[in-house]
Amino acid sequence: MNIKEINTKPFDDQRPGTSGLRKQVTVFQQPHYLENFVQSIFDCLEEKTGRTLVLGGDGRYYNRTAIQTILKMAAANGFGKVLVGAGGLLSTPAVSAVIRHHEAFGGIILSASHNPGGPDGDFGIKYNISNGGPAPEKLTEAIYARTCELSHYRVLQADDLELDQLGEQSLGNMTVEVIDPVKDYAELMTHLFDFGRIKALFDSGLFQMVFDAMHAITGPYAKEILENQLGAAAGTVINGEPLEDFGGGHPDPNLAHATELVERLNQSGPHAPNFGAASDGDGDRNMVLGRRFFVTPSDSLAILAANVHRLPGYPQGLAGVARSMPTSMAVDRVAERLGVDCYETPTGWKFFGNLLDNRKINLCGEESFGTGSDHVREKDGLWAVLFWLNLIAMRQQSVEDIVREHWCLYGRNYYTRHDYEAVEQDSADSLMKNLRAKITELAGQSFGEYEVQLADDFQYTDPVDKSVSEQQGIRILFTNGARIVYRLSGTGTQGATLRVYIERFEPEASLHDLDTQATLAQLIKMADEIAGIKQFTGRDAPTVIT
Ligand code: G16
Repeated sequence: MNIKEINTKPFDDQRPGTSGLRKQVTVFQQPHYLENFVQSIFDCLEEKTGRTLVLGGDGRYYNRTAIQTILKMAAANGFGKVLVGAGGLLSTPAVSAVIRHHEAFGGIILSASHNPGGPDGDFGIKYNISNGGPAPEKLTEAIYARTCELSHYRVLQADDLELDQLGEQSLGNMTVEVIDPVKDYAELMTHLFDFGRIKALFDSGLFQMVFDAMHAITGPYAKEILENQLGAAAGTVINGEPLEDFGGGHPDPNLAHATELVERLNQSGPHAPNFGAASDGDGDRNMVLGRRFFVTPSDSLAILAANVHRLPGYPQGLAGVARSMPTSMAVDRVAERLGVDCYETPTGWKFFGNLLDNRKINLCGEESFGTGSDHVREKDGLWAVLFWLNLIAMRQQSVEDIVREHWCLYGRNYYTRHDYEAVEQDSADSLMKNLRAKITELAGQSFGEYEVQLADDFQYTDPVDKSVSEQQGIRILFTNGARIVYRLSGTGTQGATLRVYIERFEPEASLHDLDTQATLAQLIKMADEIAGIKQFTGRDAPTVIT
């Protein structure tokens, strides 16, 4: 084997964020940049010799180049085998499923999730551990520490491999097996949902769906499962071919970016679709729409929790549930009624891993369009869509009716998120510092009808390994159940993004049809005044409202 040790110098910007290392493609294209981070991952993994790694990405620009480099580095670092998705493709939930199914040592996922792609877009890399989930903070911090001292990396001198044909080939002493990216994942779905019932729904001819894959990774998965296996009409999946630049779009499944889908669901007439869904760059996020009806991710989580016992894959029902702190408290009400625990974790899927592994929960979700269960250790976009399909097939109700019935029973949590993107980092840091200094004096203060019950900087102690995560966002809770939460995003690549999350609870069914921004207007104004958003950021309005 011709292994070369290449001398390098540390980069000072390789600390993983909420979900791995995300940077502009041009940053990753600097000589040694990708290699330094990959070597740092490998250096932090004990007992990797001879073990199996899973590798794949969302197909964005630079995916193929990075895959070839990582394969040669894996061979030089002693791995026994790499399972790589054909064409270098694997969705994030599929990587998790493949790691678990093959009992692999871990996996590397190449994606910048919902961020735009292409030569001027973003790229990213993250490591998942043997449970199939994102590396915990302890490991990501160790990887970061290693990037700060790295002096060389190891790479096998070899030709690039052919990655479009299924089958095994050798790379030095390592085996590379090119696998079908869809097969293991699709098989897993058949055990969780009632495919017969969903098929009958499509066969009835009375139900039409549109799935917008946004030219990202989920296209092949959605076509196989929805159209080939479940009998949805050809053309149900739109923008189904993964493209390196996502067709110039922004693969973020929300009302602002999934515009083609939203237009289709806003149609009227007998042929208008009944159900719409979209997923993001790497397939872990989802958005669910009924006819002219948007389901917030927080409501979606609450509704899935209230109905999970109806599905074949979850005969035990809801064992416990978790949501990230900024996610609305709608699911808490479901857990309370069912008498199960509801955990509040920091933002980031990695915080659900221990809870899932130790069976404290079997369902979890986040406001950032992510829901998932114990079937894998990542959030899973297509899984959530199949869940909704199964629910519609069983209850024979529209999406809107299911949501409204839920609100009637549990009340409605009006919820919005205001993002201020690409704010100067120093200004964003000053805003948060100023807020932190203020929080102790906020408790007991009143703002009109809102009295502050609790104000703190969220801190989480993992109930399993007792690790403590501090400074996870400032939350202000009011005595009437309303909340304002502030935090800085950990996934952006330009400046800082301030996220402000606002919610209020409305028990009265006759008041469940209000305009969200209007009914939250007073809280939105208070959020600005308390934090001095205009003053610190110089912005009059958020960049994105979801
Ligand atoms: C990632 C994480 C999620 C998190 C989201 C938003 O999602 O996996 O857990 O909620 O980022 O994080 P932030 O608010 O820090 O930007 P994805 O889909 O981008 O991998």
